[in-house]
Amino acid sequence: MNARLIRLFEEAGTQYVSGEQISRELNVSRTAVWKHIQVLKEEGYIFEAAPRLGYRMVSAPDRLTQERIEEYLATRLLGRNIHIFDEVDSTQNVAQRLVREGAPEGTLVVAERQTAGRGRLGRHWHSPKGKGIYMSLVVRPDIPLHLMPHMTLLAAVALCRAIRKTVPSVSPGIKWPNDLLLRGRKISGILMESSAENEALQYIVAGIGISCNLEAEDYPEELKEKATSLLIESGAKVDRAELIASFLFQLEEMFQLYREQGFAPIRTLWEASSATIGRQVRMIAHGGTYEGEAVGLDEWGGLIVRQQDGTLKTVYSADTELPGAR
Ligand code: BT5
Repeated sequence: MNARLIRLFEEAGTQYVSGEQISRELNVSRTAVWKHIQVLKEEGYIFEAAPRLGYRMVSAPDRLTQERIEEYLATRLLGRNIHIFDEVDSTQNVAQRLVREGAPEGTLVVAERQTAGRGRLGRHWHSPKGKGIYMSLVVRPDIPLHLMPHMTLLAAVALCRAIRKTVPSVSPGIKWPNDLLLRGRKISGILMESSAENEALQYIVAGIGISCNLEAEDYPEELKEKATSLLIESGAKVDRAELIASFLFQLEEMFQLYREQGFAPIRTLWEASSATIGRQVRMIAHGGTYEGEAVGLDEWGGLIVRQQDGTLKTVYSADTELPGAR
């Protein structure tokens, strides 16, 4: 019913639609029309009412739909099977369930809101309704498990390129291994979860969170200094459907490059988009903390750090701090 009502208003454009016309076309009472309009208002639709003329729709909420994403989608495989939800605990959980039920490669799960969005090591991903992109993508690259780190780096490059294309006024930098920063603050994070049998990778669920249209007051206290959004940095609202499609396109291109030429070109692209190489870093790893200058990536995707005493240390799993950044 609501979808039909919305379509009616969309078709009318800037024209008013009378209550009588709506009740006739949708075959419901005038009271029911009024009630449905109230429901749409609560969902964020804005209407203008004029005596005798009826209603017209002034604006619709920024809603992600399959149609809107597909309008921009230029991929062969990625995102060709889309599942969109209003609210989920975590898109990762939904995608994992779909994989177990046989979802094909390229399946994309998107939610307007997550109640238990997660980062690495059980950390929380703040996912307020309609403001960000919260998505999980099923991929099955033909690589052994130990090359998984390449996938995080490859996805970060694709994400950087997609953001630059969609929001040309910003240029994010990658903080090793999985964060995208603007002015030293985080706008996006990547979470790779995989399933493998021995060394054979079965699938990856790639989770991407992008803070698109959050305003300063949308962040909890503990994130206010650490995080930012594309809206805050560029001053303009981002079309989330366009950015999702652009990311999927870039990711497909990066996968193809990786298949054809291996990690070397990805490494070059990553280093060029890095907010880490050439900087002083503090790496907080399981085995200890290492400080020095980040000098590059090794062939497995580890970060090479030149320590104060001149020795090189390669880190494969750690949190990176950039002391003095910003
Ligand atoms: C990440 O973890 O950066 C990976 C985040 C992946 C989130 C996506 S959303 C769709 C999919 N479904 C999920 O459930 N997850 C994935 P990590 O490197 O551990 O960073 C987590 C840290 O980022 C938090 O501890 C905060 O400091 C910060 N953070 C949380 N929410 C943020 C936000 N909305 N914007 C910027 N920073 C945020």
